[in-house]
Amino acid sequence: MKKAIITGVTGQDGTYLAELLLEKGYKVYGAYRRTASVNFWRIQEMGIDRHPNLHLVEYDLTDLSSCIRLLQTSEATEVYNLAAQSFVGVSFDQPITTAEITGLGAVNLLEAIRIVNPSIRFYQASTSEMFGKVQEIPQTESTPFYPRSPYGVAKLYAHWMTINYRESHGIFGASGILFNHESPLRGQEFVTRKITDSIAKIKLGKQERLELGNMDAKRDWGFAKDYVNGMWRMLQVNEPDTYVLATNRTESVRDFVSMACKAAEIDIDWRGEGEEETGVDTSSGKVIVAVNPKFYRPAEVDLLIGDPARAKEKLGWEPTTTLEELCRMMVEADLRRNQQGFSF
Ligand code: NDP
Ligand code: GDR
Repeated sequence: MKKAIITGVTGQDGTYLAELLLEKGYKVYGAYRRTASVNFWRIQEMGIDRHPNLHLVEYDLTDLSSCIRLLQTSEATEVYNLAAQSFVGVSFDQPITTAEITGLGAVNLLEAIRIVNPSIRFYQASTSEMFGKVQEIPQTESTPFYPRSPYGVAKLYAHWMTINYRESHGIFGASGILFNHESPLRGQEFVTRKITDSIAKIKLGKQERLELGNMDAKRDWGFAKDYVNGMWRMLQVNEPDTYVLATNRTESVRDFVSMACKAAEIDIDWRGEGEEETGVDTSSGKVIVAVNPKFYRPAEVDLLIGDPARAKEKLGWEPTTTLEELCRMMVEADLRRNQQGFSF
């Protein structure tokens, strides 16, 4: 039986990847950090929390000894490093924590692999945020990097360390440069889920308005379940490499709001920045979408669109879900959850 470790198993991708590996017959060691209250809602919602082959193990990515013990006790042959401080906005206020978890955390695992078993295959969750300021359209594995946030810089360090361990120590280190991928399991602080959850609440009369930052930002959004399949494929080939996973389509945040409102069958009342609220008729049944500068970032990534040609050619990977299908899936999940009275 194959054994794999997933760091960040409590997150969006960790949950979908655990589900995939369990379906493939793996024994999965789902690694999570200790918190005052456990955060298992995603693995519970997916119904895998009691799976006999899922072992939830406590550790911390910032602690090398904890990473070494994780590898020793599990005897895993594949490690998927998905744990990170993954929110770009927060990274501007917590650059050091972000560097420690998102950057150095990956090196703790690479060192643990070098010490415990150098034949372990390692997947690093790299990101399109490393491209940052537009240098080339579409972005590929050879596009120059120009990260625009402490998160992007930390991820770039981890990406290059993965390549360095590949070249210096012969570690099978694969790096997936994944463009934004979303799902009903997305955290509520990320813009797509913030939009679908807010629209569900507004539709049900539980919230009055949706406030966003830069609605002109454009992203290449795919479905998370497709992307974890690509991660797995990267560790099944003969040689470790770097791959872009993307849909090759880009849309603005504003477009996503329109799409979500269409899925929820509700009209939009757009407001500009600082527009007066007095006298506004909130009984119109429309979603009020307003700009709040507190959601602007000190430096923005304006446009991302990836070309996944290498992944298609070498891994046989392709996205299967359109943005409209993804958006509808998220809206429906949030309507259902809010009707049932809970939404994480
Ligand atoms: P999430 O934010 O949903 O999950 C992040 C996970 O990391 C959570 O399980 C979190 O645990 C865990 N974590 C954070 N800090 C630590 C720590 N110190 N020790 C151990 N675990 C920790 O992210 P996603 O699932 O969306 O993304 C997975 C990975 O892929 C991340 O590395 C992200 O940066 C990267 N990525 C994501 C993309 C996307 O669009 N989703 C695109 C490209 C890359 P807890 O639940 O306790 O907070
Ligand atoms: P991103 O995702 O920064 O691309 O990182 P996020 O959804 O946070 O932002 C996308 C774009 O939307 C704009 N935006 C807002 N964002 C948030 N969160 N909240 C708002 O109110 C809002 N209004 C406008 C942002 O400015 C941005 O341009 C995600 C994370 O999953 C990373 O971990 C991952 O590496 C990248 O995707 C690829």
